[in-house]
Amino acid sequence: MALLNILNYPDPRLHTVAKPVAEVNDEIRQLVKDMAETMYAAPGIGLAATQVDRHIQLIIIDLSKEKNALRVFINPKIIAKHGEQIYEEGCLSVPGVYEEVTRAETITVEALDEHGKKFRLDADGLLAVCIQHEMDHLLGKVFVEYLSTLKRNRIRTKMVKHLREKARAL
Ligand code: QAP
Ligand code: CO
Repeated sequence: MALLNILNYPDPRLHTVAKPVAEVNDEIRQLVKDMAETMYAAPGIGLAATQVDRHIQLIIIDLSKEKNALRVFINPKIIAKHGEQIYEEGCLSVPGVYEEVTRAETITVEALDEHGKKFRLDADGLLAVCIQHEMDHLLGKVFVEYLSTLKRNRIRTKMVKHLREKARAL
């Protein structure tokens, strides 16, 4: 197992569009394990491959307190969505920033699991928010892009300063 480096906003690599996974093999399963370890260590509830600089359509989510209910979505597609909800989101790539974002209230998603088996899931509440947030990463989109230009620029400045201080400490 290995901890992976998480890209920090405004790293341009976060805007890469992910490619579909051609085959769910041991290499993908190893990446899932490493991403899960990285997410649990953070700690976080969701992580997209994009955030660890792997530009393939793979996201993981675990909303459980016990960190024992990992959900793996490979090549996910939202096939239905309804309603609206507002949730205060955060992101491991934008540490310390939490802002309200409006997304669909309920979604139906189709994806492959870590064995390459297709499944369909109806999600609402935080799970629906998290799936939509992580799938945005696969499109190269970070949640701060839903905010006003003013807010986004303030966050960008704060992150650049934070990263400079982090680099200086090394
Ligand atoms: C995405 O985010 C999400 O700022 C997952 O200092 C979050 O796991 C979707 C985290 C909320 C929906 C609602 C953020 C950890 C974790 C931070 C995360 C931080 C430490 C974020
Ligand atoms: Co995120």
